[in-house]
Formats: sequence, C-alpha cells, structure tokens
Amino acid sequence: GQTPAQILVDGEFARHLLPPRPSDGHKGTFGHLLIIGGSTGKSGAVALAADSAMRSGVGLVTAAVPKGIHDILEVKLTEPMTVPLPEVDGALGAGALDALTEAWQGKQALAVGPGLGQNEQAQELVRRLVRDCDLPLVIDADGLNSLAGHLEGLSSCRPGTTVITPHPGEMARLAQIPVEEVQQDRLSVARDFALRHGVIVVLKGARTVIASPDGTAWINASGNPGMASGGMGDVLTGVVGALLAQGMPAAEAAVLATYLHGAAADRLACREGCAGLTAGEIAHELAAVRYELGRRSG
Ligand code: NPW
Ligand code: AMP
Ligand code: MG
Repeated sequence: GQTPAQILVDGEFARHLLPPRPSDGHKGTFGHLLIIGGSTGKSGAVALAADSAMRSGVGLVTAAVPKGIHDILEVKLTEPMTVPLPEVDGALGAGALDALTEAWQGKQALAVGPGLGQNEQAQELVRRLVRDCDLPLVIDADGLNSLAGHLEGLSSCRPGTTVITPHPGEMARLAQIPVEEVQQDRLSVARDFALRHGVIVVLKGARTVIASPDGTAWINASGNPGMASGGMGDVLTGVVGALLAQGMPAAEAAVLATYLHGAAADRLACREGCAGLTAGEIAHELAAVRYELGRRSG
C-alpha cells in the first residue's frame, strides 16, 4: 500500500493553527486547566507545567497535588491555584479520586502526570481517571508509566480526546518494546500506537513526531539540544493542556504546542546558546514566541 505522508511543522504551518484571541475575551473565555501531579522531590514538575500553561494563553490553572507538598506549591506558584489531594503515608490516599472528580467540574481540560511518582495508589488513580473523565486530557511522565500494561479498551471507553507525550523511554514502556526499537522507526511506532489506542501521540526528542489515530503524522522542525535538561517535558505538558483548555482540537493543540515549545527554546538559544538553558526560562519565552508567530505575514 501507499505510505501515508507526514507534514513538516515549521513556523509557516504552525502560524495557521494559532487560536483566535477575541478582544473582549476574559479569563473565562480562555478555559480552566486542571493539572494533576507532583510528589515529594518532584514538586517542580507540576509547577513548571502550571506556569507554562499560564504563559500559553489559558484563562485559569489549578494544580491538584498530594497534601504533603500542597503548601510548598502554594508558595512556588502565584497565578495558578492549588487543590490538596488526600494522602496516606506520603502517597495519594483512598479519597483522592473523589476529590479529583470534584476538582474537574467546570474545567475545560486536564493534564496528568508531571512529577506524580509511581506509587500504586497514584497509578490506580490515573487508570481510573482516564476512563471516568470525559474532558480533553493530556497524559505525560508518571501518568504514562501508570498506563503501561493497562491500555486495553482505552480507545473505546474514552469519549474525550487524549494526547500522550512520551519521551522515547516512556514510549518504550508503553509499547513494551526496547528504546532502540522506538528510535529506529519513530514515525511508525508513533503511528501504530495512535491507531491502535485511539490517542494522539507526541513522541518527543529531536524532531518530535506527532501521530493522530486517523493516520496523519507531523514532524516538528523547531527545538534544539538546549532542551536536553530536566523539566523540559513538563513545560510541554502545560502548553498542550493550555491549548486544549482554550478549545483547540486535540491534534492541532498537540502540533502547535510542540512547535511553540521548540520555538521558545530556539528563541532563547539565539541569545544564550544550546547548553545551560533551563525549562523555566523556556516557559518564560512562550508568550513572546506565540506573539511573533502571529505577527508573521504570510
Ligand atoms: P537513558 O538511560 O537516559 O538513555 P524516566 P524522567 C530514557 C519528573 N521530573 N532518548 C532514558 O534513557 C517527570 O515529570 C521532575 C532515549 C531513561 O531510561 C516524571 O514524573 C522534575 N532515551 C519523573 O520525574 C524534573 C530516553 O527514559 C528514561 C530519552 C521521571 O521522569 C525532571 C528516563 O526517563 C523530571 O521531568 C531520549 N530522548 N529520554 C522536577 N524538577 O520536579 C529519556 N529516555 O525514567 O521516565 O525519568 O523522564 O526523568
Ligand atoms: P522530557 O524528557 O519529558 O523532559 O522531555 C524533553 C523535551 O525536550 C521534549 O519535548 C523533547 O522533544 C525536547 N528535546 C530534548 N532534546 C532535544 C533535542 N536534542 N532537540 C530538540 N528537542 C529536544
Ligand atoms: Mg518528562
């Protein structure tokens, strides 16, 4: 058969995906994103995702985190709100899903995984929430690790759209193949997984591949090795979540977020090079990158 084409995502392509910004818009217009993540030692991941979402045009952000790190995030985060989740012995406790179900009422999108950790309760929570919640959802990091080996029936039970953002290590765990095999044919691995599980796959790494269940695939042209440092993926999760909350269709949100994330790093690299860039600084560039993209004439 014919090999389906893949689309190169450069500035010219990404520009056409930018969502409108009505002049009379208010914070309710641009959506409310709920982020679930964080654990002891990894509160930074959820903070990065929350701040990155704010830099990506969302109206409101709430971060739901285990009670034990909640007060730390109250200090770390200023614009995003926070919700403490029930916790037993440092792990998410029995009431966590009920608390979350309450927290996602009135939200437009969910992001789950940054810094969540891999204790059994957190994993069980993710497995149930992806099936119970019908909001647009982006799953990353430990959210993905929770789903490895628990994907059966996911496509039929999730009415909402799902974006997953694995790095090659996470993709290998999800597809239950070695990392080398993922990297050997990134396009096919992403495409097959998207088709099989009915999710939009963002397979990260230099030249990130995005694949949708309808067979369409994109390859991102932005980004640089300055992005090879901790927390960079947590930033992308916040951008995808913010665009979903602004009402973008999931595949377009995934493609535009991936482009903006890389372009923010490219913008910073023009001034500071490709070594020593931090995820938080790249998050800071996101608004300016979106602005510049919107001003391009075509
Ligand atoms: P290797 O051995 O390095 O070659 P994990 P994580 C592989 C949180 N964070 N190409 C890699 O392979 C996250 O949100 C918190 C090839 C290794 O086997 C998560 O919740 C931070 N291989 C949690 O930590 C900042 C690649 O994958 C494995 C690859 C764990 O996330 C940091 C490593 O991945 C972090 O974001 C590539 N491009 N990329 C904070 N400040 O709070 C990765 N691998 O075990 O999933 O660990 O990605 O650090
Ligand atoms: P994570 O491993 O989850 O922190 O995600 C790392 C992020 O940085 C992903 O969005 C990758 O695509 C990006 N990234 C890492 N290294 C590179 C690179 N050499 N070129 C372009 N993007 C990169
Ligand atoms: Mg990551």
